[in-house]
Amino acid sequence: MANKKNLLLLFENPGEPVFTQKGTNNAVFDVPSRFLDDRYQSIGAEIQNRFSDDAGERIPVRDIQPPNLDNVGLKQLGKQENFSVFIPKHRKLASALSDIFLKARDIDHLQSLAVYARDRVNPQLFNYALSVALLHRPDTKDLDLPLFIESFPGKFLDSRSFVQAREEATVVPQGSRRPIVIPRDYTASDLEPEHRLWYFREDLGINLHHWHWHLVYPFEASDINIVRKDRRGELFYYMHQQIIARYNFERFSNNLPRVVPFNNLRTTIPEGYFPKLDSLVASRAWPARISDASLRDLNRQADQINLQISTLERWRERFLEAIAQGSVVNQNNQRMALDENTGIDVLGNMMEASILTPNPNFYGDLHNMGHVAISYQHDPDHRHLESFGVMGDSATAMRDPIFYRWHAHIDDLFQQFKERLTPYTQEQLSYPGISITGIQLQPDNGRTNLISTFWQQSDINLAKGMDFVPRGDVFARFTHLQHLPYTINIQANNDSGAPRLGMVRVFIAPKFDERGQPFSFRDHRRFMVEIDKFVANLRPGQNTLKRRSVQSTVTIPYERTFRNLDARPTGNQEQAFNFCGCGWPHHMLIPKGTPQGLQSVLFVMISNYEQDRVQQDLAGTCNDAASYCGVRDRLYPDRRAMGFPFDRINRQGAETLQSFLTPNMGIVDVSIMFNDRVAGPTPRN
Ligand code: CUO
Repeated sequence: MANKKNLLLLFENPGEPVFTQKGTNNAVFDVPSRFLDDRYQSIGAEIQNRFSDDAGERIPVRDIQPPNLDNVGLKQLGKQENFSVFIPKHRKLASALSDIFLKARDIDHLQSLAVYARDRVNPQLFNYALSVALLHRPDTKDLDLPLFIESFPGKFLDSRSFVQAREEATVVPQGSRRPIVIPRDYTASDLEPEHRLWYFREDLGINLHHWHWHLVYPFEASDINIVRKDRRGELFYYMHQQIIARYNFERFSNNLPRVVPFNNLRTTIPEGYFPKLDSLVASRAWPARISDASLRDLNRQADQINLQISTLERWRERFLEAIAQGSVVNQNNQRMALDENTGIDVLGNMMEASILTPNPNFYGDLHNMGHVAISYQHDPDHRHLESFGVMGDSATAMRDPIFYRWHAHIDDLFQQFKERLTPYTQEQLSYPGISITGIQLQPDNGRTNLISTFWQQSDINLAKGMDFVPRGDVFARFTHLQHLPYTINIQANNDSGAPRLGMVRVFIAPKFDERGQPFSFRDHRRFMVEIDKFVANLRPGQNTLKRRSVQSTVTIPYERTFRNLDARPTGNQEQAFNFCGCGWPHHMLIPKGTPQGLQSVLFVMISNYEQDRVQQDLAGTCNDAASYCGVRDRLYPDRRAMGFPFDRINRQGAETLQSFLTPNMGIVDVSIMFNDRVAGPTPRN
């Protein structure tokens, strides 16, 4: 049986043919000659010899009857086209290809299918479909997918850096190569106020998280179980809501007001965006959007897209009407109530819109087609033969300021539902016998209740993403935000007379609004950023709970974003290192703050774990960013509504955060202070 790890080699150098050397020991797939692309059929033997002569390893590939890729239309997307999960036609192709991989009998068969398909279909489509298949097949889901940025660095880094990287790789021998330093901010000047957020929007980890999230939650698959994951519609709402809360916090750190929702699709978009990215595989620059552009109706036959702005508006009306009526109409014309437990999940599925949407013809595809309309604004009828802008790709969308305006609008629509729910009562919020008497945030080095932020540089290996250059590592060094680690200490009293279990929920938010005024609870709740959630034992009497920042259940560790796959531990240790790549990057856990210190509030709540717990075994699962990503093959590990207790408006009399508090909650003022220094790369261990 084939070694399944070899499947991962197929992600490397996506623009090179399948038979070139791959991996650290220059492995070569022994490709059956009838598998070779037409271009290489006649010179197959010669080519195979050329690449396998000094190969470190030869990987046998079983000769099978090749699948008919034309049948399912897989050749409709050219190899140098761009690929987007937001475009219905592309989604269908991705689902068809992952289906082929998912149905493969065993690893041998899968390897043959993948080797055969690799040079025949669009490389981005191939990457997506094989990733979905490997994540969901029982026999491959323990594989660690290589970092997406390593295969497609062009989606993440300034196009200029690749010219330098090519030169370095070609001229300088391995061992003496220096990292290519990516300029700190290169996409705009200070004339553009939005550019102050470059470090957030263009962060590699944030964009990787978003790409991974949409990979873990595909919109479409012929096996419905791949799509129908526990509470996925609700998670779509919540994960994106949190992005907006985080973005607004970040805007306050830069003297910018909260993001303006893009709610009038007929107005111009003042925020232009020039991504300065090249798609290395598609060999084209990503299109830009000039300032004050506006959306136009789309008619692009090549993409099978014909979309009127009025259609988006109609879908939106129907979505709002469902909320107003408290029910949706399904395909059989039956009304389904939107109740307080599952209503948000149904709405999330409708908005996203995955194949779980209850009535696709009626409720349409507002969220995805909004991405598409924005991303094709520069060439709505394809007369210039241009592809989509960054909003069209889940790996690049978060670079563009309009992403946040669009999702702020989407979030407003969801909140219309949330605001109609009966506020939580004091009884629902409290935990009899449990009270919080003190909270301190203790940084590893420095003043209590002060979080320090600064710049850090990290390296990423470009070698597997640059095609047709000499082998060996070439690193790009880029600058990102970082914070000093800290510990949160919580003093909690248990007067219940017996040991108790508590679910500790930790949020952080700005203390004042953009005018420096105190928030009302109704406004404040939407700025609450979840930074941790954990279970604690509460002995009778006084307890001190300690929690480290690096334990956060919304983030994945720094090393996972910037890991060096080849330097990973092997054998038994590997088990402990297994993970999925979905999760907010740890270096972006805390917003930048200001040089004077941004006044913020840290909120802690201990709720009754006996009520919140979901009975399941989490051993061996990758669950360290469970709050934003869920847990693979498991239920969402918290029975409460996502964002609890801030997912609803306040009860009467609790008009501020302070008056909202029940004894099992507490707040403390913290300051986030930015220091304009650059720390070096964290040594890899
Ligand atoms: Cu994640 Cu709009 O869903 O980008």
